[in-house]
Amino acid sequence: MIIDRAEVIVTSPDRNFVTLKLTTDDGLTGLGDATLNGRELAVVAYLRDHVVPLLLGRDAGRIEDTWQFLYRSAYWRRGPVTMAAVAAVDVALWDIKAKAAGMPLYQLLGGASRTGLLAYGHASGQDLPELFDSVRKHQELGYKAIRIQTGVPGLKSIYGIASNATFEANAGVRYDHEPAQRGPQPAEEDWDTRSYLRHVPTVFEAVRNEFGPALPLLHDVHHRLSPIQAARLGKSLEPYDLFWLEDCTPAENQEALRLVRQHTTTPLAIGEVFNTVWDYQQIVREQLIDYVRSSVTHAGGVTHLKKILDYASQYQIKSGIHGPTDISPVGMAAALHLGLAIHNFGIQEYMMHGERTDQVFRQSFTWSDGFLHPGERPGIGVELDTDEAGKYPYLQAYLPYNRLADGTVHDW
Ligand code: EZ4
Ligand code: CO
Repeated sequence: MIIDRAEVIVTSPDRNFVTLKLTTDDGLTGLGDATLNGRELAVVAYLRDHVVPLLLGRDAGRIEDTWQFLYRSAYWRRGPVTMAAVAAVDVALWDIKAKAAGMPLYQLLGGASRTGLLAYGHASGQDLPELFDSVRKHQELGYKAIRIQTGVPGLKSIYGIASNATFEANAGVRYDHEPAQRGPQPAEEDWDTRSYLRHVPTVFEAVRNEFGPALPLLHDVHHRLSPIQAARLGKSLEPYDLFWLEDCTPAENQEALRLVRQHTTTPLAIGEVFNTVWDYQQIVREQLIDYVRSSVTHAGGVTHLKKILDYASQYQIKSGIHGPTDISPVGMAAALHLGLAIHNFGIQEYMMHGERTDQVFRQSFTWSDGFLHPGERPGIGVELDTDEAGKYPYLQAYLPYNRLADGTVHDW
């Protein structure tokens, strides 16, 4: 099992995806997701120019060794570009190893610890009627847990609100809240913390009144609050029993969560922008969070995310693996195998990809009554249709950014 070919494939069916495809001398192929939303081509260059030449001729079976070699030999460690590239190699090698074994990947990770993975979807609306409608649509799709994001009075456009156009384009069945917009400049959104802090508890009160106490509800703050503001929000949401409050403070400062934790029993999730176990060292050890949000794609692959989650498991911290549409079906499939196998699975974020994406990436994972399962196909269970992929060339896209009323750039 020698790595014979390594191709970096960029395709943009509903949005940009970067995929690494490895082929061994005995004809096995493996796929890895290397999509870094809005900075895709940096990972393409990292892989093509610096990693692919190192892979050719290596033993495809040596996954841990290859991981350590790529991580340590670069000298410049960590960071989203490096770790997405390492992740793509890692997942492609796991895919190959599991295919060689004739087993779905979760079997190599210890076998199933559960029958399916509870998933949550993204309900959103500018106002309450739109939001309620979206929650109902998600329930019709089978979702048993739902993230709630709404507009804030006085703000034009903020993170997390799906446009009606995308709903209609997807006939209300598939939805695709895709914040990265194609164009030469990022879109500008606005932000006002005081309005937001006043508004959010009223939204959750209304949702609880409408949908009852049992439905697990989540909310994403997207790094926009200071520690004391986050503490206040967590406290004010306690009556509505959130499953989690996500990314309440900017992710760089692990210590910020100490203050939040001292003031609220609302469970905390963080880490979609983290990329190594070092980003979790303090918050796990001090038990400042309840869920780990890193994805397989951005945190060094199955090998490294499993290490993060094993570390977290010692502190009763569970997985909440990032699963927006900018994680490709390859990254999603890898997450499902890992989630099925580990003991400390919490919940899986699941935004359904568009139909064109599903044509490019042929998947074996299943969605049934609110639960995901990676399927039984050997490997990770995803194959890339290169003809389909070739129909959709890369298109430049940027995530939006925020400005306050006085023009100051704020966390988005
Ligand atoms: O904004 O993946 O919890 N999910 C999220 C996502 C992120 C996007 C950024 O590329 O916060 O929607
Ligand atoms: Co998030």
